[in-house]
Amino acid sequence: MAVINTQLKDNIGTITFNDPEHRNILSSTMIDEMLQSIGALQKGKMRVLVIRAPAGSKVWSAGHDVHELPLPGRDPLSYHDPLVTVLRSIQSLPIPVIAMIEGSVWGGACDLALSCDILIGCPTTSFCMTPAKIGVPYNVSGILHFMNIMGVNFAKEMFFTAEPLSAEQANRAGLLNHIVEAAELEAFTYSMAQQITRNSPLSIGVIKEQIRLLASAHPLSPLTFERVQGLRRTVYDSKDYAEGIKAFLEKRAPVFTGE
Ligand code: YZS
Repeated sequence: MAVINTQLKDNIGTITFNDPEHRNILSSTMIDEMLQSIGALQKGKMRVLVIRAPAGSKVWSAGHDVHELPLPGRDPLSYHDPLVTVLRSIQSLPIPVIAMIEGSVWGGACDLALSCDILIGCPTTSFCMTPAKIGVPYNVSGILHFMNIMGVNFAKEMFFTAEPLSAEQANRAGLLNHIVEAAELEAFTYSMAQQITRNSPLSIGVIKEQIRLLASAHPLSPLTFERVQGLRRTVYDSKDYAEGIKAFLEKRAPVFTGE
């Protein structure tokens, strides 16, 4: 059964998560379907893409499928990881992508939401960044993404505490563009999407790419990059990383020893 639904109407594409049983986890199946849908919608000349969960969802997406995290010794968020691939695809899509968010957003799903260009939430929207809860060394482009959007201090608090950020806090931190009542969320989102479809797609596409290139223009010397990758390896090679995954799958609290 498909884990997403896809729709194209009036040049507005919509991808709706459809795996409520697993809280819309970003499994490789979900991501494959998203990438195929994005390709098909682009052929259909969409000018805006809305990514959403069904109305009334308590969980927008529970993030990376923990069952698919590699065991120690392999980078859990490498360049070709399906989640990292779909984030790049959304960030480089030459059209605006709106995350319409009802419910809680976890881990890699926060990065997915932040990869969108406009985030519209409601009072039940929350964001929880979980690498430290599982013992995952987040990747360089992901961390840079959070730093660019919410600033260093909010990003540190989110990563260090692994506690949910409420809609208000997310709005204050610059994650959410708007908070509207849940009953208004769909109308508000699609009204903005329709407004965007009336503007120049070429101008919008180039402005989006300019912002992406300028925001990611952080000179990183080869030595610094190698040092960062080496630091990350000490985490994904660690006993704590294995314990974090094991604890999650055994539905218990992890016991981290710092080894
Ligand atoms: O036990 P069954 O088979 O019924 O499945 C359960 C959960 O195991 C499953 N599930 C997941 N499976 C794999 N990966 C996940 N991330 C995941 N989340 C949930 O879905 C079924 C229903 O889950 P319940 O816990 O029973 O549902 P509920 O009580 O409504 O709680 C919903 C939440 C979302 C609060 C709860 O499922 C939860 O806390 N899930 C984990 C959220 C999380 O920590 N995600 C981050 C995963 N890590 C990443 O994205 C990155 C690698 S990182 O960590 O670096 O950011």
